[in-house]
Amino acid sequence: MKTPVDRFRFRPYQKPAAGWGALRSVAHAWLDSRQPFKNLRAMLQTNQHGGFDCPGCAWGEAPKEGRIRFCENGAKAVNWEASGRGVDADFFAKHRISELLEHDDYWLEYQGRLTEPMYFDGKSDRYQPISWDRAYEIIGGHLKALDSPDQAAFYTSGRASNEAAFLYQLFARAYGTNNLPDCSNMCHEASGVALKASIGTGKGTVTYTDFASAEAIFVIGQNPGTNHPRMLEPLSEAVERGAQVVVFNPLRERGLERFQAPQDPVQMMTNGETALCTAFFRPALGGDMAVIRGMAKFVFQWQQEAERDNVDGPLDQAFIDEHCTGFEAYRELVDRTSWESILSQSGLEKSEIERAAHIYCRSNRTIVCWAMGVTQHRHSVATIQEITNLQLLRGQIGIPGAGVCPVRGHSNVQGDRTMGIDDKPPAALLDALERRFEFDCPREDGVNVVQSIGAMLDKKIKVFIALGGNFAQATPDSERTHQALRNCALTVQVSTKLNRSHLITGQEALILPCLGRTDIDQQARGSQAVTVEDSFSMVHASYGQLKPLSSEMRSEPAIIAGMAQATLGKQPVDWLWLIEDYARIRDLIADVIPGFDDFNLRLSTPGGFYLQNSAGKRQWKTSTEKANFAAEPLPEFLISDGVRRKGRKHDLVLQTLRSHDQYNTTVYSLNDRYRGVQGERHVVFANREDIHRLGFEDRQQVDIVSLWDDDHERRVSGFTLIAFDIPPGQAAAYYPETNPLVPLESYGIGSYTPTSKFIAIRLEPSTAPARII
Ligand SMILES: Nc1nc2c(c(=O)[nH]1)N[C@H]1C(S)=C(S)[C@@H](COP(=O)(O)OP(=O)(O)OC[C@H]3O[C@@H](n4cnc5c(=O)[nH]c(N)nc54)[C@H](O)[C@@H]3O)O[C@H]1N2
Ligand SMILES: Nc1nc2c(c(=O)[nH]1)N[C@H]1C(S)=C(S)[C@@H](COP(=O)(O)OP(=O)(O)OC[C@H]3O[C@@H](n4cnc5c(=O)[nH]c(N)nc54)[C@H](O)[C@@H]3O)O[C@H]1N2
Ligand SMILES: [Mo]
Repeated sequence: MKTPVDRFRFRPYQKPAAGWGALRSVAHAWLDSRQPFKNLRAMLQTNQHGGFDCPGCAWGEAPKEGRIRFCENGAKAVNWEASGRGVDADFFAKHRISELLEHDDYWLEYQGRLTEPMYFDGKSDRYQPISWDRAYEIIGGHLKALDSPDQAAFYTSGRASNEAAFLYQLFARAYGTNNLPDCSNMCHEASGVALKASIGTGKGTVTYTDFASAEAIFVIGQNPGTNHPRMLEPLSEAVERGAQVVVFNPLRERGLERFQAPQDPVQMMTNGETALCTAFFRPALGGDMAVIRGMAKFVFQWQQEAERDNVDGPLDQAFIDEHCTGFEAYRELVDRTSWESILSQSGLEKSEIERAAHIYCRSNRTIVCWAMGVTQHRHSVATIQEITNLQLLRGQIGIPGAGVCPVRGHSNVQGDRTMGIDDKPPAALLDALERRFEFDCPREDGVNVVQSIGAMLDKKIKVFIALGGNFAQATPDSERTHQALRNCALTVQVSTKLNRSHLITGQEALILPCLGRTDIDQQARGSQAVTVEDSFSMVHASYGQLKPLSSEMRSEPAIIAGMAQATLGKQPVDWLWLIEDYARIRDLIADVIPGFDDFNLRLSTPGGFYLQNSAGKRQWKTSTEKANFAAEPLPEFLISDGVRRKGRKHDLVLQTLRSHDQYNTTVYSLNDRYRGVQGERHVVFANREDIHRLGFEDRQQVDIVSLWDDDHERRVSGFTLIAFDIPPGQAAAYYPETNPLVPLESYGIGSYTPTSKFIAIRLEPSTAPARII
């Protein structure tokens, strides 16, 4: 089946974010789903009480009711999942695995929903149909035959519901391992690590309503117009009521500048627009820690001046005295940090940092939001701690309209961690599991994503099971990751759509087709709800609305129960009995996970219930029982030792990001509307002067080679250079096409998050044929 593709063109987009462009795009996604009438009803049920939770991002909803509670990219996610196209045994009979590997990611997923369990025996170059029972038997057989449970890894992607996630971690731990790598390891892991050390909780402290009373909102390293479009409303409302919205982003993302509200008929009819920010700063990649350090320097300078003049200064000394430790050490460190290092790393002028600091100090209620532009760096943990330090200076945690807000990615990635999907689990979780289920939990830390790839390369992990996601494409260093997967004896993918992880297999492989968020989940005691948790720690129910495309698909909890039953029998629970009614799983969650008392009862609350946040109440669950100022010096160099050791000279630093028409490795089309690209994803954006300095021409075909200190060559070929409004020295290209460039060993200190936003590269003329526009 051919995918619809526009002609390759680059033409800067002049219109505001959302608005008519978004409506056109929704209509296209809807019509292309092959079942528009069914899906229209489903779309209207998105995020409604009694409807389903949008399978897009983890942004929360306003408590107020609204007829339409989805955005352009939510509609794409719904229509993509609720596709009328199916991938069945006939499809696999027609297409050999080696042939499927020739297709791009867009084509693979476009074929539709996986509808039957399939098995690859390692010999035939084809997937064959298999019964569910036989599939479970194969998995149980492999797991039981391993020398140690640590030879298996259980990966999770963040769409899994709370119920599925809870069962899955119980299965892994009852089997005997904490090897629970998850997509969060590549995403907001640094936020969890940093916040836990600083304020004693790994989650953000703000709720949706805080946005309405914030006087300043900082948005750092985030592109909400594409990745969290429902955030544009509170941002534009904030600007309209006179609050400050301050952006730090090297790219002038349209969804951070101008907005046309699709739900505002007057604005739509008059083609009006509102501003999304009041100040826009464009730092160097990885320069945010230096920017924040510079802002802190101004805070201290102005405090000193105020004390001299006997007036109130910007510091909230009462808060610091009562709630914090480490203040003096931090103040000294800030004093010692030179402006020279701040300015050279931040990429901003001193006057720009001063302006940002000024806005920060004039606001008495400040929210700081961030996403991948902050987390996917080597010093991301230190950067997030620096953001927290800044907020502590003015007591901006635990009051209305203020706080720290890591804006999560996948719709239930936060809930999955709450449920115990954690390769380094806290002892309290293991204790609670042991108390409830009476088995000995493994106490050794498990592997995260980067470590699991290393272990598979070393043949220490032999069975790899994935609950969703696309491990082969989402992870760094694709060539080595692919080898790692091929080293396994068995790879199992529980999935909705065909992707490369089904084709890069172990000696044997299984595809287990599952229901998605939109599908009705019918079990012995009726149709089931699942639950999810958003970025604001709101937990709510999600009810599938559409009849599944095939009766051979099973729900994620049912598939986990099937695998567990075949491996462990009825230990430590009767897995299959639980599946008859998910309320039974929720009762177990209530027994084990703090904050879920009366879980089943509380599900009926419209909008869900709030999991309390200790730091939001100024209770600090840190080792010091205070909020900790972290005193981390700026990195000596932004370029990693891995590059510097060999003395290799890089041309540019590359960030890998999302286009407007993708959901992670799921590609909805080859277009990127706001950046003006149509019909092609193999493009690399660079500054015109850099392009000429390096001896290239705009629109020339290039290869991109990344630098590291080992002997692997990391190269991607045939990318079209596009002269773009991007700061000098920087380049940007899409993920996952550029994942082969990210060295496995290049990850965040303390977080193991691959440095997907900071890759030292060289450009070379390409031998690939031109794709010119
Ligand atoms: N439609 C859609 N929605 C999604 C997703 C999707 O793929 N599609 N993915 C989901 C997931 S899992 C996640 S984690 C989120 C991701 O949401 P985002 O973090 O918004 O995603 P990215 O595309 O990686 O964008 C990173 C942004 O940070 C900027 N940036 C890069 N490096 C730096 C830096 O060093 N400093 C600063 N200040 N800025 C920088 C980039 O220019 C870009 O605007 O979105 C979620 N929602
Ligand atoms: N270079 C680079 N790499 C990155 C990033 C980056 O910015 N740059 N971002 C990272 C981030 S933030 C993340 S979160 C990861 C994402 O990593 P993953 O979560 O592993 O990847 P996705 O692309 O979201 O997974 C898509 C697949 O999930 C399956 N799927 C979809 N819905 C469901 C469902 O309901 N149930 C099940 N069982 N399966 C489902 C479909 O088969 C689909 O093909 O990638 C990371 N990788
Ligand atoms: Mo993510």
